Amino acid sequence: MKVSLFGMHAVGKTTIAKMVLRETLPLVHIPTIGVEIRKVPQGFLGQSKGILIWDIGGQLKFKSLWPRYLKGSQLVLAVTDSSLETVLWTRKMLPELRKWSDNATILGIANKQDLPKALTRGRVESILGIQTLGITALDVGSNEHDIFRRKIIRSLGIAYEHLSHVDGLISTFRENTYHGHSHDKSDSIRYGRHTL
Ligand SMILES: Nc1nc2c(ncn2[C@@H]2O[C@H](COP(=O)(O)OP(=O)(O)O)[C@@H](O)[C@H]2O)c(=O)[nH]1
Ligand SMILES: [Mg+2]
Repeated sequence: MKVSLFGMHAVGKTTIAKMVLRETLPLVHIPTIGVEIRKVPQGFLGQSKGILIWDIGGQLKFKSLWPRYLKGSQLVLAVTDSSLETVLWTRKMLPELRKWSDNATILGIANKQDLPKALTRGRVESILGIQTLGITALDVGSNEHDIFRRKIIRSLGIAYEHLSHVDGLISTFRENTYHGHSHDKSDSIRYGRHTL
């Protein structure tokens, strides 16, 4: 399965990709050149096949390459930070993103929920008009980090298994999302016959 991370530069796409794979997280922003493709090995998320994560460089100089990078994605995570300006930019990009992503499922990620002026997950979701997961991909010194990682991994794993059932995927995202800053630490998420 091909999962693409799309969004403006410096919103946290590379951090999310590294978080998922338990790599060392970047404390400074090193712009991604072009695209970086990471393989999530078979079995890593409990899935039977590998997942390729395409971490797409967000700088405008790569814009002409975005359609090529997105092509063939099954799932596109539209990553934004939770500032109004970036969320509005992301909303503006959605029609083109849909066109470039063929029939991929597109879900929002409202990253940097830790920042003082962050819009809530629900607010970002209502502006974007797509199901949105609120996360803090990098929160130095916090053990919440592992919870976010597991939530993303579950979502990817479920997406992989249930891609043809978009409704199921969306309801899982809804169950997985954080409401504002009140962190739901429940670790058991029901999905159909699965308890994850
Ligand atoms: N405060 C905060 N900073 C973050 C978070 N996620 C990533 N960052 C920082 O944002 C910067 C850009 O991250 P990066 O993943 O390189 O962004 P990309 O250009 O979208 O790939 C880095 O300095 C990260 O340390 C987060 O959840 N909260
Ligand atoms: Mg990057």
